[in-house]
Amino acid sequence: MKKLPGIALLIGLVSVLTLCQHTPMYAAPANSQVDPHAGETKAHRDERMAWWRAAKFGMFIHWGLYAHYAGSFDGVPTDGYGEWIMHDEKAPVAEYAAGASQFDPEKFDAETWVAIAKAAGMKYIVMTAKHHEGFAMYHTAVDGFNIYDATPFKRDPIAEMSAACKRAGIKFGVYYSQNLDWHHPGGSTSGPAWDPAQQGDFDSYIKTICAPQLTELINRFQPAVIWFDIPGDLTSDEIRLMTAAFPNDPGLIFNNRMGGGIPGDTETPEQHIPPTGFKDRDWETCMTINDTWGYKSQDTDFKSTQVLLQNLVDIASKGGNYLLNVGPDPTGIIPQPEVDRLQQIGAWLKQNGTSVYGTKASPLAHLPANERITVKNNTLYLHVFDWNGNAVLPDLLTNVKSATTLVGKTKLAVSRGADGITTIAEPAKHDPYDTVIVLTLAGPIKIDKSPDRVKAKADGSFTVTALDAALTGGLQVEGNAPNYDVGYWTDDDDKLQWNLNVPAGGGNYTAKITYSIDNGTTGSTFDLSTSASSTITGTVETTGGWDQYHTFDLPGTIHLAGGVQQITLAAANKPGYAVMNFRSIVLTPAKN
Ligand code: FHN
Repeated sequence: MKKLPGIALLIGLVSVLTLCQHTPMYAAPANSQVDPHAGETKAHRDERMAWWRAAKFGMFIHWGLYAHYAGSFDGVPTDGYGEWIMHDEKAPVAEYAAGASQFDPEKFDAETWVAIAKAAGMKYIVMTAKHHEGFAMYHTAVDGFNIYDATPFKRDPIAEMSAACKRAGIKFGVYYSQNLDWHHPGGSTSGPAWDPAQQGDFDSYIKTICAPQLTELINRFQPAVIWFDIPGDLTSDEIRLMTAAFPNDPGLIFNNRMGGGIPGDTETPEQHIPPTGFKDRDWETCMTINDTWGYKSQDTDFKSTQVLLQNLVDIASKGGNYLLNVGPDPTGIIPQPEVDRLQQIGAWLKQNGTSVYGTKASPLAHLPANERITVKNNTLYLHVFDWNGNAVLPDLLTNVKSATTLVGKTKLAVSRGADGITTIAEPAKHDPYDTVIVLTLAGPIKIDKSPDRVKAKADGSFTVTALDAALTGGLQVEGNAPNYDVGYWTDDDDKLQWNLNVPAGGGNYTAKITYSIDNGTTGSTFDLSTSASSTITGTVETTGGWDQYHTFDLPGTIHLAGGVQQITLAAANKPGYAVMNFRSIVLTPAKN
């Protein structure tokens, strides 16, 4: 078997790779000779992906023999994921497998699980057919280590879920751990093997377990999705064997985690939402509701409905899908706190779903942190998570013909300021999670992407603000109309940039900066510089707290040449944990 780093390192790797947002996470050289989708036309891929792109929201189900252990092995509670308990507690293969004889989830009911997903507004389900423990949750003919043959339960949950999904009109997919397998000889063990029973040849594991089971799953269930996990090296022959049955399931979608240089159809950021979508790639954030994928009785750290619902909207606004996980318990019941949250999300989607399903990513780049945009044809859906004044649309050049609340159809006033920013009046009634405003445009969507975004005022001065800035890394616009600021400046490599349209001939400018800072983190120095390296340096002074904004004169002047000039505000050093909450800079022509 092959040794892979432990889950912590793997997750770290997954997270770091994914954070390079435009770089597909597993950007191994494509192995086009054996890529099942090699040579596929864009039109064919668009047709195959259409339902998935419109779906936006799916249920992930991690359910296996690990649920029987419920987070403890031999009386020892595990610290890691519930489904990693065999690995993390170094459970001997035979001892761990013996637990199957007590695994009898008699309360399992596929119709109930599917009904929960449907009521939540989820359009597809991906369920573990075999996780890293090697235990199959369907009646596999490949070996006896499965829920039908090895337990008193004697049923086939994958088959029952596949049939129930078909009846309910929900797409059904399976998760399959093709690389890690801690039970079958030769499967990867993610670090050193801990039981001689795991000794074996990986290629033999692929040929005798993995490939035959993938063929079974395809031929028996024609899954809409195969969700591979923890990719590793695969030979072309191994890939050919694993994908041999794929032509029998022509609409099949699979993710970027097969391994062997196969890109798959979807990027898979895990447990986080990337700052933007992935260029020319479909993507899906998968996430737990608490902190574990597989059931752990001791994990009651459930995210709030507000966080989960706003995650869904944030992801949709970036063009992705949200695959939200439930971890059923050893009796076959989905934990009630997870059901409660899904029901609340479903109730919101029942009224507001048109602003999520079938939408595309927002074309607007400079929205405050409390706002998101989703787009469908020529309608913009403005999502406002919390209100304190009007909402704003900084980049939109097209006039907004009308603005009405999606729920209640209340008409809202629309105006466009001298700065070109469109403002939508705050409605009287707010949704506790996300108020959706339907914006009908006067014409095709036009965005202000012109490099000279910030123009001089009549007196020749420039005011650059949080909303105008191009931000790097984790910087985020926050605050409320009309006062927005750039917060989360905890990485001194992050910076803010603006493009100014400077009158011919240019000139020298004095600068005033407005910011707030917590008393415990003052003292950072920063540089305001032009692409022609004219620089003003300042030091962050006390303002009395994050909610206290002060304006400071910066020393000296900065020279701006005529034409489009880029200016950058960057930290020179950061003794504390944050640089500042930036609000604005005013550049005024210096008196000669
Ligand atoms: O190791 C697995 C983990 O158990 C879980 O299945 C997640 C879900 O995406 N994937 C791997 C960790 O990245």
